[in-house]
Amino acid sequence: MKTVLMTGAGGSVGSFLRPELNTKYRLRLSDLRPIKQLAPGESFVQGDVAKLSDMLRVTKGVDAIIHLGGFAVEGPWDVILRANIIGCYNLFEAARRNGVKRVLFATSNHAAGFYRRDHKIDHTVYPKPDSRYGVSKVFGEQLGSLYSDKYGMEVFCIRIGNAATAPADKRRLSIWVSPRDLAQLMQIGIDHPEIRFEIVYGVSGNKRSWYDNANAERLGYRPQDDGERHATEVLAKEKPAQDALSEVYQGGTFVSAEIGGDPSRKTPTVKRAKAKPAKAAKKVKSAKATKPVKKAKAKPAAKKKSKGK
Ligand code: 15L
Repeated sequence: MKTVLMTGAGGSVGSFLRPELNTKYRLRLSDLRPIKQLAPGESFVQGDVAKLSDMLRVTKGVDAIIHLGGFAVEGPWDVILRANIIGCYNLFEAARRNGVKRVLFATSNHAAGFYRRDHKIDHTVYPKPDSRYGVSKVFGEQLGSLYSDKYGMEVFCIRIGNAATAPADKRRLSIWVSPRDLAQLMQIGIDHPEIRFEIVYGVSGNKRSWYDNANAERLGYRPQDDGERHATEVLAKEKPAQDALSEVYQGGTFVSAEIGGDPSRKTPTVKRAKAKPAKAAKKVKSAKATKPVKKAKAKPAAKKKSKGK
């Protein structure tokens, strides 16, 4: 049985995943604060992702890592820097030094939250983060890419939509992932024999999905759930949107928070300068016209006064 480390195991995603995975793997749970109630097959090791020494200790001897640790929403820069940037680096670096072959990185829909809702995106789109949090997730994905190419690590990035027992609102009808579907993706990430570097979307088979999750399906993902089952109930409870922008973009209120520009403005088109026809005759003329530069005569070096003994 494989031993799998789960960082940030005390959070909500960890709590959903544990019962789905603890019969299939030996789970080593890690978090800042102790997790008191452990199921059979689970153990706990305390660790702070921002401390490399802690990560070196907790990653020792595991077959794979599910990295959920870090700050899970938008936050001040110093918090994001410590938990998500430094924390993520420490995790990958500790895994490399301890020879852990496979890392599953819990990235987020907010790595690409600035795509519009009427634009279906797949795993190949360039990132468009909607927050400092989203930027930290792009950082983690790119770090995974580096460790995969440079050190041969097998890295599986899951851009999680919203993991919950049911979708909470209209936006989540498009990005919801049920615990069992997310667990299925995690199992693919742990056990699929041919992972080098992959990005997939952590979403159920939602009718209203904004994602083309073909890459996950290629690797065998067959979601069991669809948020649409909850649609009538969810839409009946839906409150009017706080602002227009959060309705247009996939990231919702992560997009509109702190907004100071107009994301819908046109990208300026740069006109290509016309290539000038070659003017051979002029070239000769200008060559003639160019006066040769006279070399300045080198001045004889002034004799140094010797500071004799
Ligand atoms: C996330 O990435 C967060 O971790 C989660 O708390 C939700 O805010 C989710 O995105 C979402 O977009 O609903």
